[in-house]
Amino acid sequence: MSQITTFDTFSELAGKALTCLYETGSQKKTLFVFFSTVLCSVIAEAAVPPVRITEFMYNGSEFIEFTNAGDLPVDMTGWSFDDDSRVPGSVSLGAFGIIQPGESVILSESPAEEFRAHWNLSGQVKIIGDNDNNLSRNDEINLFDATGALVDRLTFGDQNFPGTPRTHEHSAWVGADALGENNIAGWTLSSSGDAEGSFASTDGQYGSPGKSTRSNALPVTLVSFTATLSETAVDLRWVIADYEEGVVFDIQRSYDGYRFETIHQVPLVSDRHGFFFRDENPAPGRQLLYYRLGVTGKDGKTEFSAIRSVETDRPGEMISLYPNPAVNGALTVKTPEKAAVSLKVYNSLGMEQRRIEFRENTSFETSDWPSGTYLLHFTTRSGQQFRRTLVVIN
Ligand SMILES: [Ca+2]
Ligand SMILES: [Ca+2]
Ligand SMILES: [Ca+2]
Repeated sequence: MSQITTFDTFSELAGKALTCLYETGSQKKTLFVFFSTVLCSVIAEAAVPPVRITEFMYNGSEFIEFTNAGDLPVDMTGWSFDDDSRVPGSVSLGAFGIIQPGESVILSESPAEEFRAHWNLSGQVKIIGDNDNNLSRNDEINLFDATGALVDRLTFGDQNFPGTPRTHEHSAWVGADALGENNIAGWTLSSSGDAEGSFASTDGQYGSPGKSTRSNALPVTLVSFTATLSETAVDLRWVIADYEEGVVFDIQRSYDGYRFETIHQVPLVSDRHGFFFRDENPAPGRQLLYYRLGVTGKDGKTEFSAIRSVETDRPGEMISLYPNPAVNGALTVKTPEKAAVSLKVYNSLGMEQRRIEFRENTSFETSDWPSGTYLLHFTTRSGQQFRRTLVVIN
């Protein structure tokens, strides 16, 4: 039988879920299916960092470009590349270190500094050189994470897939629909001034190593973004460095870290680098709030910042039970508001035992319940949810 863990408060549960956002362990996912499918879907989405193969050239200035197409930094320690032999660990990519959202990095056949000079790349672009696991005309690119799990794959070859790019002295780049899809038909041969901004190397080869339009890059450089609780309000502060004119910030709030709504818009002001917004009334009774910035550039495209969470501390507004453990008698429930409350009671196996509807404070008998641990799941009329563990001894 699988073991079911219970939590004393919903905030404890939510706190653990947040921690879990950055973990890939499957054990916890199973646990959260029981409590919250919404949180679980967030966890599942965040489990595999979306580092993607975004460009390659098999012959000439041979290289592979990987881009962090997600919203969170990715630590490449333990990651690796292999060609069509598909063996994790063949070529270490750990030297890339942490790849920021939107950053593109290069694995090249030539020594790193030779490649950098050849393409006139700045010192900012991370390059791992001397790759001797080389690509042939019909070959495969496999990207593995630190656990050896396949993160992205591209099988290519103009002979095996007629009509697709042959990347001889011109690289190919991935279109939006083919990103992470292993579909070479969705790739385009680089040419001067194409939609990818491809350019010529010092000896007239074409590509765009070190940058990708598949990145989720914000149209500003977000230096910092914080959300802090200030009594009942939440203060959001962000600092930008480089930016383009015409940028608009959407301040977005969520109660589950998944579905966001825009609560305010702030236009960029030229020469200003620090911004502030106070969310005066974030949501009475909510224990956990999430914020992010939507940043819309002049091309109308919106990209999102990393998510910040704020835990509110309002014990007076939470549901309390007493006595707990409930021994041979009545249980009293104190509720935060005069609102209809529906209560579902689950036993320690997660099976629903009973439903109780009530308004504001109430008490009910537990003397006829089998002794054991129960999970009480309250939902108020306004949609707030609270979970409590109750021990009954009869
Ligand atoms: Ca080659
Ligand atoms: Ca090969
Ligand atoms: Ca590129």
